[in-house]
Amino acid sequence: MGGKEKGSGSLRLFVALDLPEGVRERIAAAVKKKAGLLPQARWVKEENLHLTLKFIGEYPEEKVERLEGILEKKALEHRPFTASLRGCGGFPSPGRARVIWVGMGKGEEEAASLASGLDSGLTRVGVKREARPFRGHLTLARLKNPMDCCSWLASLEEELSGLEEMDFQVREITLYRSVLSPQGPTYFPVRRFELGGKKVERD
Ligand code: 2AM
Repeated sequence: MGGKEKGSGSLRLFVALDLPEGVRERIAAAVKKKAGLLPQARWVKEENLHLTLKFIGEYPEEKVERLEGILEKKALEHRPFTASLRGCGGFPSPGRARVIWVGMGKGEEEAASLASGLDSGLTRVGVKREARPFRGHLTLARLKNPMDCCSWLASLEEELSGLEEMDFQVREITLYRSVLSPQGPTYFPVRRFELGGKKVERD
């Protein structure tokens, strides 16, 4: 897996759920039809669409192996599960949106439990605990200035009808490295961790 040259000191990392290509394509096709009506937005590239479970941020490269150990253990504590995506919205609110997102249908509870396990486990390797409660979402776009996106979101929601029926199995989580550039971020998978379903003893 790429993007991990030696000696860079620190890496910008996050943990995510990947989506099947069909789901990404379905969302990208809906967005393509509507994006022209929201020219202020910076859209996430189709290949970058993912569901963040835990943002780690800049992390010392020499400690990544220990961090991977925690991810491996935490992933094994969770059973694979069925998920789907549904609807859309805006953070902090649709009327003053800075982030436009697609929500989760099935599997949100499981994703939240996975995220919370990662959040507490990673404190042991120096990662800051998440201050906000987990909200399973897939970021579609970011807006520099908050905007009233209510009617735009309503029309995207129509375009996304049927998405909820596209169930998929979550069998693994991925540690990503994010490399920022003026052209936008590139995400490199560092390592994937299979979900296990075995109850692992806690220490
Ligand atoms: P989000 O888009 O799902 O909200 C990779 O940068 C991912 O990490 C992004 O998709 C973003 O999640 C999340 N992220 C980026 N910066 C963050 C920050 N400062 N705090 C929390 N999450 C962040």
